Amino acid sequence: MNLYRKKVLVVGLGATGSAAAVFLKNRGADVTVTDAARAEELGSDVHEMRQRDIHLELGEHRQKSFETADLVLISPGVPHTIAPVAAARECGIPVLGEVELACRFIKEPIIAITGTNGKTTTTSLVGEMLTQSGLEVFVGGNIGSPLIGYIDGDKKARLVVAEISSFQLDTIETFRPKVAVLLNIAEDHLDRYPDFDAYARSKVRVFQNQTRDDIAILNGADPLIKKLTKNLKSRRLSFVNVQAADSGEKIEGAVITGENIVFQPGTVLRPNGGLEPKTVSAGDPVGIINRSQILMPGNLNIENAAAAALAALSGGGTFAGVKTALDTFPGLPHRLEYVGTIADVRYFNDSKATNVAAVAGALDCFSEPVILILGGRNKGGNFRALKSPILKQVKQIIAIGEATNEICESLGHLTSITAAESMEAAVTGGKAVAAPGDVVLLSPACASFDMYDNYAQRGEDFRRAFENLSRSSRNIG
Ligand code: UMA
Repeated sequence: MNLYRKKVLVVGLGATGSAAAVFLKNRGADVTVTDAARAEELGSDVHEMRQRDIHLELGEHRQKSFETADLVLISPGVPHTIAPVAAARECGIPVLGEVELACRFIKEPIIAITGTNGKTTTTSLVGEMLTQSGLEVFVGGNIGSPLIGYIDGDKKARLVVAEISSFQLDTIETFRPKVAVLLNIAEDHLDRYPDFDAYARSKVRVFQNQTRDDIAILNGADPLIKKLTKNLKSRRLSFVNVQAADSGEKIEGAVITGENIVFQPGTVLRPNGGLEPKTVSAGDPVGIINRSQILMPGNLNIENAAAAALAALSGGGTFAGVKTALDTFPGLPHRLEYVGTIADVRYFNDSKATNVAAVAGALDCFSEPVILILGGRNKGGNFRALKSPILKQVKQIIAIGEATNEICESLGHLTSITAAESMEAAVTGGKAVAAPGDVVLLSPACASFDMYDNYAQRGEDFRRAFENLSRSSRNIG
């Protein structure tokens, strides 16, 4: 793809837009970055662009700039349906996302991971498994480091491991991962898609350019995923949680039982650098991972572990590398992260649970009564879907943020609910109602943007509130 002297309009000046602009400038393109926000709202990227002599149009999107570009490159946070983008398309101007641009330049095989929940954990874990197998990897994408930054970066890797969001998949054309993983699909981002079907269809785009030389790894217990992937061209490996599976059908891949992850006899993997295919045979001891060997908490993480193992082994990782990673990887911050204990009550930060399905998954990890801190900015999720885990486990809900009224209306008849004005008040309120043995869990089912810049800041605030409470409890004690 020749970018020299091409007039490229980059839309959105966040992590993606600034990395893409630098990449394009390095290739001699005539780059303009436009952002709907004003310079004062955008932070240090503005300064960097100016230093690199990259033209900026801030505070608005000028339709003329879209209509006169040779290429429009949009950031994932910019809906690809906004009027000026639609106008560019009408003028026949190509509109691409950064992942599409990056994949046209990345020579190394890509392992792509998508899904509603668990994709960041699984991506990190695949990276760790391959590293433990002695392979150099670049880990990036939606996890926080744009893929485009890899191409001109210092690190040269054997493989690229990429977390890919539905927003990024909306703007691909030729993106073809060697290994693509689809973990699960649940309601999310309904403030951006017209309906759940549209969101689900976006997720399966991760497989659309694969051929029979490529591998698709997917959740074989999910009827929707099975339906949407009927006509895959790539080789299918499934992971099936037998508790959730609908039939005893024979699969190639891994089965998760109450005790183990068992690679199924007949499954062909490519461990050890991918040179020699290995067909798993019945009772093969390397083909079994005991749940007790997995350090990360929670049932959802067992599925993540199974998917990650299949992906790493398909990408050339070794069984030893896979097992070492599982044995040592503690999970990620803000994902069911243990924060501490006060008066025999355990506190967990699951701030990354920004949709209803993630909260259901988190509740499923506990057998103790839970005091649940829920709320923030609803992304179109239906809180009523939490009915059965709430009835089973939740002693009290503490509602926060913009969604407070909606939460009270949807769930008020199921359990007791109070509202809190701040995280500090929510955590203090949790302590007041908790009995020894209970759990206080921040798992909000909402975005954080009503109160914070991002979910990480919200998780940090929860930790800070816990620490204040812990300090004052010690002083009183
Ligand atoms: N903007 C416009 N016009 C618009 C809308 C937005 O100019 O119509 C501007 C905003 O003013 C802002 C910029 O676009 O300045 C932000 O772009 P962005 O949201 O794409 O932000 P980036 O910093 O580039 O981050 C993106 C991903 N963000 C989103 O998808 C929302 C990051 O994922 C990702 O880590 C990063 O690229 C690198 O690949 C975050 C995320 O929340 C973690 N992802 C969602 C999720 O995981 O659920 C999909």
